[in-house]
Amino acid sequence: MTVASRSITKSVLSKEQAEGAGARVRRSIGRPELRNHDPFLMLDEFNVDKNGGFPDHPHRGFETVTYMLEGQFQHEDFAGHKGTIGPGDLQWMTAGRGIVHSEMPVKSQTRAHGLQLWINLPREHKMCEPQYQELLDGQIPRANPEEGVVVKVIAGESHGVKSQVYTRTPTMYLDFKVAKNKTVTQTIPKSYTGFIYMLKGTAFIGDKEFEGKTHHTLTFSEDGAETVKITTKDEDAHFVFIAGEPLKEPIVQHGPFVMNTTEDIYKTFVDYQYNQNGFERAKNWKSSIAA
Ligand code: FJE
Ligand code: FE
Repeated sequence: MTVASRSITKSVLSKEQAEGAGARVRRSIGRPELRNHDPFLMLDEFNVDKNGGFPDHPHRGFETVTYMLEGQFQHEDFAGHKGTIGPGDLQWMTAGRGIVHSEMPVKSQTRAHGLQLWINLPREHKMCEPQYQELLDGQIPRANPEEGVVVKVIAGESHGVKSQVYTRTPTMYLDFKVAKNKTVTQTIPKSYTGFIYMLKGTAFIGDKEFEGKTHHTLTFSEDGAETVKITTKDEDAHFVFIAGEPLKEPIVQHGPFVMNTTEDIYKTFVDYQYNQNGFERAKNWKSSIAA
């Protein structure tokens, strides 16, 4: 018996664009062709040199998930939470009712390269207390379904290996390294939407072997199939596999604030301006890491 795989509905190349303060990003989800990928709001592959970064800025109503690929990145927030993440490390930040922070490369580094995913929060969690889940590369479990296939399980489950990350919005986030000439299948819940973002090499996805190349996003069909078949040919491939349960709630986004109604966005502007309802510590705060 053959099990049908999800197929690919879109393939979109992410070109570099300017973002933040002198940073460069390849925007995947969130670019005009890839809006409305509920529950995901944005995926950026960022490249920052020592002069760039994302100085002091707020968030409310969603989560930011930063996964480093190369170099070192520092962060500091208005509650004094501070740290550095390096290659393979993860910061899963639930902004909830409010975070103000700065995200900057370590100055001695030539380049910091990674991914930042924005996951929307369901109505009942938008105003939750902020939370960090931080994992070093070595603390992230790996599945090794066969020789030449390594799956880092950042969130969710792959081949019997489960992540301990708590997801308020049910999410799977997997980092696949697949050697050439392999076929691997990944199970995915029926109701999830999802996509692959290619970091390196070429992979062929679905029964029809739709070709995925570097810096392309491939979105999955929403047909309830519970597997995704991935094949490599004459090249190794590195990609992330991201999927989640759509929230099916109204989205009103204003930059770094994502709520359900315009009224709640208006309240957010007031809260941020008057340092209240989660933004108390923003009063007179300045990070020490943003030059
Ligand atoms: C933001 C502009 C921004 N992509 N990738 C407007 F640049 C940002 C922002 C980021 C960001 C941060 C990192 Cl570390 C990586 C990113 C955009 O901080 F939040 C708004 N509103
Ligand atoms: Fe941020």
